[in-house]
Amino acid sequence: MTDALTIAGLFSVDSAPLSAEPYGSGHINATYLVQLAPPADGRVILQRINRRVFSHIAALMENVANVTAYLRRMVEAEGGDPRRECLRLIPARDGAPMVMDEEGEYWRAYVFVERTVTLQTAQTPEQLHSAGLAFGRFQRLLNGYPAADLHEVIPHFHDTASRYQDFERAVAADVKGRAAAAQKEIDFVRARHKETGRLVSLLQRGELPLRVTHNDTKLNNVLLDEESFAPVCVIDLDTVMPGLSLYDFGDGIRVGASTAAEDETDLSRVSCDLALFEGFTHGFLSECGALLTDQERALLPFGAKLMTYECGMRFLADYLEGDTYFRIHRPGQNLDRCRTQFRLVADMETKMAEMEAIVARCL
Ligand code: ADP
Ligand code: GN1
Ligand code: MG
Repeated sequence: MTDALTIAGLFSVDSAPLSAEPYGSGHINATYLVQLAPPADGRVILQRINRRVFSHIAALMENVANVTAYLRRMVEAEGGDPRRECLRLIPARDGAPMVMDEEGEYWRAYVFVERTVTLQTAQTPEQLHSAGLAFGRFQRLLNGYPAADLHEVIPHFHDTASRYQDFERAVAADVKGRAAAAQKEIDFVRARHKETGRLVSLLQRGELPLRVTHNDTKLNNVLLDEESFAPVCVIDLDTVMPGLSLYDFGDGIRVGASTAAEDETDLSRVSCDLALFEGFTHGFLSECGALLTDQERALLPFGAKLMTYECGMRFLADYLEGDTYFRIHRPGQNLDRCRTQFRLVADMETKMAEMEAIVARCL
């Protein structure tokens, strides 16, 4: 495989790349941090895009280029700093938005936003408040973007009913003979089958508005200021597509309000922390609450539960299919990930009334 350092040299960077090291903890793409030689001394994020997951990479890159350009104009109009508050693609030396290597893999590069951190789990409600602000602002800034102009890079991405069909197919095929070991988790999914169509049918009936959404609002997809933890920049724009505000809110809570890592094996450490929930909700709604309809507002806690359920179901289906989608670092990791999600779902089910009260308070 062509090495990352060689690829980095094909982008229009200010000086020679000195090193390229694996970076971050995403499950899909391969990310590298590239150090440039003096005098530029800058750093660059280089990514090999997963072409199994993204079959139309040119369309994906068109979305990213258009959305980042639009965000840049919006940030400027609000008096923000466009060099830090939105992602900036670095074109290839030939002017193309990406580079294809000899194996047919696609690579792209972004300006590295300095003096920021990403968190895998939140330590304080203030940190989650920042994440909520960032994703709420993202929603607000893109409110005027024509959703129909975006490519649907992964059709039915958050269509939970369609994800349920995929899951049942994985159980029926049981290609790795793992279903017996996951019977409890399979039963957990099936017991909630009736809820899978709730949001999609409201959307189909026109009772929920289609918006431009991020669709992968996990905590490590927002850069926070390394000292103050103030929100700086929303990243990982591969799944920006038309969607529901409830997807972005829900996925933000799924990771952000959890007291443990996504693959924690000690389930007694996993719960949905209501102070963290309130932090995110307050931040998110203070940025985009005024845009939301009454129906969207009322469904926020359900959105959190549904996105957590859906993600757990996807981890479980991938475990049954032999871990072909989400990258794993140890055997059984996708089963562990699914178990934390279901523990969170069960916990959220006992806390729905409290979550609704928090949403009402934040509005
Ligand atoms: P993945 O698809 O693998 O999740 P991301 O785009 O989220 O890839 O990037 C992985 C990690 O790299 C992020 O969690 C963040 O820590 C870091 N990162 C990505 N883009 C930038 C950037 N422009 N500036 C600084 N750090 C970044
Ligand atoms: C994947 O790429 P990453 O790690 O940010 C996945 C999300 C899941 C998430 C679970 C394109 O996100 O949908 O919610 O893992 N991205 C894609 O951690 O499927
Ligand atoms: Mg990411």
